Amino acid sequence: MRTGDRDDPDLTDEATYERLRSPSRRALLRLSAGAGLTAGLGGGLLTALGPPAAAATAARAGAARAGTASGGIVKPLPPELFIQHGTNAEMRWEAMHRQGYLTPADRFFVRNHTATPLIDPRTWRLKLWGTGLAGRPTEDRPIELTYEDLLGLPAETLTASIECTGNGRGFFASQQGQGASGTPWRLGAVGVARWHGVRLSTVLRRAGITREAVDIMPRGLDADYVDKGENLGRVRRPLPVAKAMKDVLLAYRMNGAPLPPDHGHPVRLAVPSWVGIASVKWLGDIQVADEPLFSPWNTRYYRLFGPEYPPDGSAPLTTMNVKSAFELPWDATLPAARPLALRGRSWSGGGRIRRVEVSADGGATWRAARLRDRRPDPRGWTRWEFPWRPQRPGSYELLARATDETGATQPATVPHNTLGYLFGAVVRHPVTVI
Ligand SMILES: Nc1nc2c(c(=O)[nH]1)N[C@H]1C(S)=C(S)[C@@H](COP(=O)(O)O)O[C@H]1N2
Ligand SMILES: [Mo]
Repeated sequence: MRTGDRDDPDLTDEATYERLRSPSRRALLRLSAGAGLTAGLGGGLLTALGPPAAAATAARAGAARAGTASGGIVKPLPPELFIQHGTNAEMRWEAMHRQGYLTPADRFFVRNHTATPLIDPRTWRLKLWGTGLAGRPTEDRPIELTYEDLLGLPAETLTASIECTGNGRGFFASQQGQGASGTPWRLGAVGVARWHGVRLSTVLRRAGITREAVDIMPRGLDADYVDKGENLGRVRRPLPVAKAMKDVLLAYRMNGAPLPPDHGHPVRLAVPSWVGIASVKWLGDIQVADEPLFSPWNTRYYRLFGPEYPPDGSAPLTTMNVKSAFELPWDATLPAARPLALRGRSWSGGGRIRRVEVSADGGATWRAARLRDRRPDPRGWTRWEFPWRPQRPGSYELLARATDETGATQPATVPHNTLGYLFGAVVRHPVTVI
C-alpha cells in the first residue's frame, strides 16, 4: 500500500481521501484533472497537497521573490529611447520611427509603483481563492498553479496596447495651464505588443468559478506600495468578472520571448483596451469573490476627481480614450522646402481607428492622413503618414486628431481632473523648421 505519495494520491486511503474531498480540494481536483496535462496532473496535486499553511504563508511572504532589481528597473534605459520619471520610464516617440507594428520590449515604457522584483518561475505559484470559487478556498489554502501547469494549458496570442491611465498627464499643465499630480508623462506611456499566454477565463473555469462570482482581484508580487508614509499593501485592482471572462490573458510571453522582468516575469495580466493598472504584473494570486471588491486602486486612484466630479470621484475608470502621437522627437528639427513624410500612430480603447487628420498650422486647417494598416488590430494601434512640405523656416506646431469606430474623437481641450487621468485632447507637437 502506498501512503503519503503525493505524486499519486491513493484515493482508497481514508486519510488522503478525507483531505481531498474537502470542498477546496475538490475544486483543485477539477482544476488539475481538467488541465489535460500528463506530467502536470501529478505536479498540480503535489503543489496543492504539499505545503501546509505555514509553508504557504512563507511562500506568500516572498519565497517566490528572489530579489529586487537595484535601481528599480532591470533593462537598460538609454536616453535616446527613454525619459526617466522616478521609478518609471517613458518611451520617446522617435524610438518608434522605422519600427514595425509592435513596440519592441527594449523600448516599451515601464510603470513601476516600487521596483521590478526578480521571480524564479520554478518556485512561482498562481494562487486562486475566495468566495466566488466552488468550495470557497481560503487565502491560506488556495488552489495553486505552477508555471509548468500554466504552460500546459491551451495558449493564445493577443496583440494589444497597454497604456498608463495617466499617459499625456504633462499636457494638463503645459497645454491647459492646470497641472495634475503624478508622473508628468508626455505620450510615451503606451506600447503595443504581442502577448501570449492562457486565457484568464480558462483558468477561472478550471478553478471552479461560480455563477455568484462578481469581481476578481489580481495582486502583484512586487513590494508593498507606500504613498506618503501610508502602506497600501501590494498592487491589486479589482476587475469585474464579465471583463475577466471576456478577453483577458495570463501572459507569459511578449513579442515572442519570455516576459522580461520589468514587464511582469513570469506572468502578468494583459487586459486589452482598459487602463494599464488592470494589467497587473508579477501576478501572485487572484481573489475571486461573490461580492464587490475594493482596493486603493479602484477607490482613491483611477477615478476622476475634481470640482466637476462627485466627492468620491467618478466610477472606476475602465476603457482608455483616443490618442495620437507623431514618431518625432519633441522639438524636432526638420528641413525647409523639402517633401517630408510625417508618421505617427493613433489608438483607442474604444476600438479601431477610422480616421486621422493632421494640422500643420496650429489647428486652422486639417487634412486626412493616410492610414498605413489595412487591418490593424482593434486593440492595438493604427499607423499613419502625412506628407508635409514646410516652405519657410520657423517654429510650427503639428497636431494629429483621430476618430475611432465608435465616433469618439479628440477634442481641443479636456476637463481637468486632479490626478491627471485620460488626457485625450489633441497634443500640440512643437517642431523647428530650418
Ligand atoms: N504588480 C504591479 N502591476 C502593475 C504595476 C505595478 O506597479 N505593479 N503598474 C501598473 C501600471 S499603473 C501600468 S500603466 C502597467 C504598466 O505596464 P508596463 O510597465 O509593462 O509598461 O502595469 C500595471 N501593473
Ligand atoms: Mo499606469
